[in-house]
Amino acid sequence: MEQARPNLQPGQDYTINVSTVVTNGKPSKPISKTFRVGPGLPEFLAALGLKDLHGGKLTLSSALEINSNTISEKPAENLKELPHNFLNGLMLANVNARNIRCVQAQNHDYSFSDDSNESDTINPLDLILALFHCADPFLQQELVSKMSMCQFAVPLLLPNCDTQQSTLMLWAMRDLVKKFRPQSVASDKAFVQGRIVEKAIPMVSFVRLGESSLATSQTLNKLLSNPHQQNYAFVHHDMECGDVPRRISDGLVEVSWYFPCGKGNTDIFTEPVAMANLRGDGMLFKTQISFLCQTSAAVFIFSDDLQGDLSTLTNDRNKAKLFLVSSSQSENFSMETLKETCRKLNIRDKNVIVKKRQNNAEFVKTLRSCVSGVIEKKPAVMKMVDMAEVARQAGIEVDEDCGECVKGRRYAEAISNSIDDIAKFKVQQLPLHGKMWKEISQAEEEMYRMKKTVKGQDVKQCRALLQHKVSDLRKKQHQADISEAMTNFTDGISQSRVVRLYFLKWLKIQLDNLCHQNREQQKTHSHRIPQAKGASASLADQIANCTLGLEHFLRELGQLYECACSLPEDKRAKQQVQHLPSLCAQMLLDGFPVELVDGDAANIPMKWISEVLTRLHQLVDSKSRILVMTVLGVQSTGKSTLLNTMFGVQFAVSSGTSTRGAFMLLIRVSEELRSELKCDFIMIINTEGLKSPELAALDINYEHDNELATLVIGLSDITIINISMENNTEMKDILQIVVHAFFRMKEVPKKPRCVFVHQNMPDMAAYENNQRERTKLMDQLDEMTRIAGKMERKEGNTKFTDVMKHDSDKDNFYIPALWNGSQLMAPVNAGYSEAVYGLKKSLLDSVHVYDDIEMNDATEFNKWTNILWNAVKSEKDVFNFKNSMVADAYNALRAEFEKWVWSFRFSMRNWHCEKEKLISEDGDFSTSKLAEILHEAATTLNKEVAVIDKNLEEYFAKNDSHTLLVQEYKEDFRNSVRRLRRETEISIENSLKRPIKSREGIEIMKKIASDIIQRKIRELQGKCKGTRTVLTDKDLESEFEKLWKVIIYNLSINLIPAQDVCKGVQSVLLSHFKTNTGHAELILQSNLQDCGLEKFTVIKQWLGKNRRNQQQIQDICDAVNTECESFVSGKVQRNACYKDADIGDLLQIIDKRMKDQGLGEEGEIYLKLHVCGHAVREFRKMHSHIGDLNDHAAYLQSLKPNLQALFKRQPTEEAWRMWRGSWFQRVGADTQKALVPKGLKSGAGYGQQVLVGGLEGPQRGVGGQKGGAGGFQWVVVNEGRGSVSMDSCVLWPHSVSLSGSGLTLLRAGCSCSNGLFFMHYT
Ligand SMILES: Nc1nc2c(ncn2[C@@H]2O[C@H](COP(=O)(O)OP(=O)(O)OP(=O)(O)O)[C@@H](O)[C@H]2O)c(=O)[nH]1
Ligand SMILES: [Mg+2]
Repeated sequence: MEQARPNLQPGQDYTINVSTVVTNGKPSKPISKTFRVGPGLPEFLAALGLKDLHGGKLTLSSALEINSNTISEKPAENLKELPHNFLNGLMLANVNARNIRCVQAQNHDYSFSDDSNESDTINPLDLILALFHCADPFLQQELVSKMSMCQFAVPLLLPNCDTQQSTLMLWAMRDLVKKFRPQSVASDKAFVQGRIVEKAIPMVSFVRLGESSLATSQTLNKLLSNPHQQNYAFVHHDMECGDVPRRISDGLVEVSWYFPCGKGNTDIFTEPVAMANLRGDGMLFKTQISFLCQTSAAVFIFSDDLQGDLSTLTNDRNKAKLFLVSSSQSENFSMETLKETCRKLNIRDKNVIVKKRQNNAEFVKTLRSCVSGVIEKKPAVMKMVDMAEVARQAGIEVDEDCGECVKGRRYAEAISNSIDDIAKFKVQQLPLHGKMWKEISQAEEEMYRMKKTVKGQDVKQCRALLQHKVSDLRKKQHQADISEAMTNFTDGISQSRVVRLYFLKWLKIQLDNLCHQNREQQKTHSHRIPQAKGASASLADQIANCTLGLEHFLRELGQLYECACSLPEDKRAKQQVQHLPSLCAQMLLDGFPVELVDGDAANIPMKWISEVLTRLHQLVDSKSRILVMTVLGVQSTGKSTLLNTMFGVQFAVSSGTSTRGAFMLLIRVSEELRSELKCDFIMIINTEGLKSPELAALDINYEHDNELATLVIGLSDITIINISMENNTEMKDILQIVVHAFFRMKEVPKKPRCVFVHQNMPDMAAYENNQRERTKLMDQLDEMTRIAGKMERKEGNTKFTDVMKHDSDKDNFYIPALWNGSQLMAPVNAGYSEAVYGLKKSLLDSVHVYDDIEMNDATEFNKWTNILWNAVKSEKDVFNFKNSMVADAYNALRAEFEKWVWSFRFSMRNWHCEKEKLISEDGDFSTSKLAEILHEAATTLNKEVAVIDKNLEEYFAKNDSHTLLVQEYKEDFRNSVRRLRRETEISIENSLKRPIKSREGIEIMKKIASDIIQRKIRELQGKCKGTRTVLTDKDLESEFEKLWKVIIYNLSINLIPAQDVCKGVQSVLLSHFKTNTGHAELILQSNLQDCGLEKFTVIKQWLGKNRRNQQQIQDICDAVNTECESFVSGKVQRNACYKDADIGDLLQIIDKRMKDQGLGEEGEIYLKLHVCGHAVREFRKMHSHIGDLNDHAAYLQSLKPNLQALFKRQPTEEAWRMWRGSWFQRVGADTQKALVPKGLKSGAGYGQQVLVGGLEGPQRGVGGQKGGAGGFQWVVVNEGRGSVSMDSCVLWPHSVSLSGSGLTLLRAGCSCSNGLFFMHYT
């Protein structure tokens, strides 16, 4: 009969006459039966409107496309609308998706008339099968995973009713990952997790042979149900449309799994088990029966009549234990036949289950105990992957055997097979994005924020150094050749679309498996070795090191591109990477998630992302308008699950690792909807969970979350804020910071719409309660907005909705828990799917409502990503706070603290000035006197520090709401005080020591000249003379370097760091602006020395709505400027050292005079920069008049090349004489340039006291000649400010005449030896 089938024509009527030869040899009266052959597969698909899609033409991306069906709630009116409805429902993991009945067919007809119109009904199984026949392999995988989430059985063997060819759906099930806790590991409390097809799970099959009055599918469902959890894995007769005759799905083998959760009292089976169910009469599907007998641990045969050919069941290759299940209540049942069959099939009595009169419950119990018996005996188990071979031999196709799948797998294996140790692989094969990219990111961040810049360091110089570091790292990056793994990866993604998709999926699967194994090993390892406290962070690091996914390959691709960008156009390495961005853009178009923010480096590879987006724009012929939707929420609150459910996408759900960074994914909008939705794509951005425990331990805790949130909200048209009952506060905090950050940014692209999704809502009915909560939430957000607005001087913003679009009534969604029950076997809660659908519909509908949602195309998105990320990176203050209230409280405390600090500085300055005066009047100031003063300094400092400490304690003792918020910063402020004390002490000490040190330093200079250099040269001379050897250049060079080291060492021990006025002023300004808002960047950018060179002009844009006009404000500013200038010149005239408190005075003058004058914040900053720029120049002048040892040291350093050149020649007597002349000239000219203070010319006549060292020694007649051509003397110049003290002297090697007027020759005692000159003082 089976063979006859192919010849029957679909839709044709056939009549069969059957008669038998009775005992008299005549045929009996024939029985005639006419039947109509059902439609074939093509006809069936045509009826469903799927004709053109047969053979895998329904792609995953077309199934996910947003079209008019996506948001239509219209029930299907005819068969053609059913597939879409079912698909939409299934993609939302709706357990009711299988309830398919067209509206016409829904008029339940319980009247006496005929049955309802059958042509509009269809068995759900047929619909599922039809879709599987049309779906491409990637959609098939998705269908299977959604069906499995709903706890539906999935196709194992997919039949084709026309060709009778079955296919093993191995690929379709490849991606199924499940977890369970078998009894064997229950005591561990650990779950076993794995890919189902690779797990050794015994399969138990259920088949019907001939007639059976027992409904197999329903029995199976009951078998898998317990009182807590009903199971509807298999479509059965009593379900909606389950009674409609099946047309194409006979011969289908479905499979469903049971997973225990390790609880003895509720688990139906103690170990996992797969349940296979053959649809239709097994007598007609021998191939399937044979396959099941070879692959299952047991086959339960449901049959009452047991007629026909049973040879398939006795095949030698069969492994399965056979069970016979009959119903004695059936009229076909015969005990004899049963016994006979058992004998033939060698089935023991205990494997025969005859349902007698007992009820179903008893019967199911018996069946269950039989299945348990099979599992507990630990039968030989065949993994699903191994079933492929059996299938091939049985003539069943295997979906993974298709050429493209095999090819994709090969490419993937070329990579995964080379991985032994993941951490090592990452270092060796993906070196660019790991440590190096992290270091680049850190350096880039530091360039923006300058957090590590120590007070007083030159910001510009630090930036240059960091820039240099980045270039070095980039150089290092492109020194590395493209690794083998990356070559294989680019090969893989360069294949045709289908091969590329297979390749990526295979690679993902293989990498997941490797990571899983690795994690398991680590778990065992960490179980064995007790972890030290605090080791969890390093464990987290280890886990990160051992995590490897596609995103790492894409990051590496990004880095390959980024580092090549800095190469010249014609470099091969640069040309090699030019095609990479379009490959990645293509992946985006295929619906593949691409990383926007690198989760590990917390940075965006901007050049790479820009290029990918540009190429994307080109690939879609500039039709790349995107609506950006983002989800944001605390870690593991189901964000990825929500997006996956809402859009049918496949973001990784945290069953092992969490989402890191932010991923973007594109969903196409169908042509018909493009003008309505005003976009061509919807971009979904999935983000890393906020408040992750790993980050909580680190300083950057708030910063990281706040940055990410600000970026993605700023980029989005719609942001879904995932709030669950437990973490409502955290989300509120983050939102405030985002609002706050927006206030501080110059440009924010759009006013994003914020939607709150309240997940895990236990009581959906408590509407009033929810409304109360909602109002409270909004009130709090409004309050925070007000605070932030005030802090940022944007008082016009008083409501959250001034910054973000939000309609409290329409933009709150309540979503119940995901799972219907708590067991592992729980299907998705229908309420969840429906609520998510409601959300999706509302979001898409809102695009019409919110007319002002601005759609951007990929290039605009790219531009804004750049701008926003730069703005985020430049913002360094607000992100450090938990929320705006804390930021506000912190600022208040800081402002107070600054006052205390200034009062401290002023007191210390007064003390310091007093001491300076004392020292300058003391002609005999000694080291012992200095020690006394320093001791007094320490006591004074302690006293002043105690005042700040006391203030701090009193502030915190108030214990009001403000101080409570900043308790965690108390220690920071304490440390600040200590730091301040230390810095002030050092600065005072240096300043007071300077005269003494300078004097000592000059002694050392003398020693260097008279002793060290002279000795060395004599020694060399002697050596040459005595031995008549000629030293080589190399010898001389090395001798010189040794000598130089000695010189520098001798000098350095006496150096006191020079006081850099500019840096000092800059750091005072930075700390001053910290208490104000945002614009510290202005200071970092402006070169203070260049500020205030021109007249200060008030600009209109600085002024708010003012009482005064521009000219009035200009006049006030001019007056302030004059006052400040005269303050500075007063200081300069007093000729003291620069002190930070001087700038404090200036700033105070400005603050006092400009208060409420309406200059505006930015204007005030520019005014302060102007005043301070002038001050810097003046204070510097003052300093340059006070030359010190550092100048001498610098001078000596400048002599190095000359000395070295000298050494390179053989220092013979004769040679010395010859070279000395030129050496004098050169050194003379250089040093003159280097040391003569501005305004002084060589020669004389400036009313200065000059100490001149005359020349003596073996070179008589050279140095000694007054004004001789090669003459050279050390001249000490004092600018005529009273008595000559050593610290106020400049050494002035002078090569010209000493006889100028006004120069006073005080003492001559210089000796000159071998061309080097030094000076003697007494
Ligand atoms: N009980 C319950 N579990 C849920 C719910 N939503 C998601 N889950 C589960 O919670 C786990 C985490 O879900 P994800 O969707 O990965 O959460 P996420 O917020 O994206 O996580 P991160 O990316 O790590 O921040 C998964 O195992 C989900 O199945 C829910 O409503 N109730
Ligand atoms: Mg996630």
